[in-house]
Amino acid sequence: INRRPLMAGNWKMNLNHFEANGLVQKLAASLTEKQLTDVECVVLPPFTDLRSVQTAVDGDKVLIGYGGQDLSPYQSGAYTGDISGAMLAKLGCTYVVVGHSERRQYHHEDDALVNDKVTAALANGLTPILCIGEGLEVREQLRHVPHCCDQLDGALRGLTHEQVTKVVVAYEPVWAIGTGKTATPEDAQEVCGEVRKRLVETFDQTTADQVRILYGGSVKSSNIASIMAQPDVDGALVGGASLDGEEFAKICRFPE
Ligand code: G2H
Repeated sequence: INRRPLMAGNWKMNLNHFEANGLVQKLAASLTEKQLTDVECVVLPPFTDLRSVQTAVDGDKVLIGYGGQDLSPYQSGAYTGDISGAMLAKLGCTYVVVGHSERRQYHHEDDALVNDKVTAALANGLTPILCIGEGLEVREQLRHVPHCCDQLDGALRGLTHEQVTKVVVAYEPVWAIGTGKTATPEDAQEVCGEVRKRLVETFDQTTADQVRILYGGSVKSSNIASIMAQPDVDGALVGGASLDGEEFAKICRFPE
């Protein structure tokens, strides 16, 4: 099974459009065409930086992908403050994050809304990076696998096999974000492996084999190799470490 590794840099609410341009230029300069072919490198800036990233990437070899951190479940209309999948696609985005734990926590996004957003992303030709993950309480009760599988089921409801192959799943244990507790590569593999099993059960083996599953939560250049050595981990969703061009480039060069 040949799944191309994906490194996606989630900038969260950081960097203005000047800084965004600088970071993309730096990334492009630090990675060769071969490295960018072997490993897919994607940046996920705030909406206000997307046009600037598009321009920076266009001037380059167009090998760095980009996308939004969220999208509206609606196509257009009276939804003040929202951004549609069509708007992202028009700006050249190919990816969009859906259901990040920070959206679930601060914006009360539930599985039904996440499902609508995944559907909207696919309808606009965007690859959704669907985030799932458990909090500390669930982990301590050892309910993390069913919890993540429930989130997965909810988010993929109503999708065809063909649509599911286009989804990227990102497992991010919420307890490993900003708590000082770190997930081990084995913790990452446990859930990523169970997610793939669930995809086999709900869809089929061929479908499950095509889905890329990422790990997210304090990924750095110093721990990426051990995470990528896990059989069901196909890449990483990187937050803090993606704000430094050289560090993120190092993560993308992990096979070396
Ligand atoms: C988890 C992750 C990326 P960080 O939210 O989405 O962030 O790498 O900073 O833990």
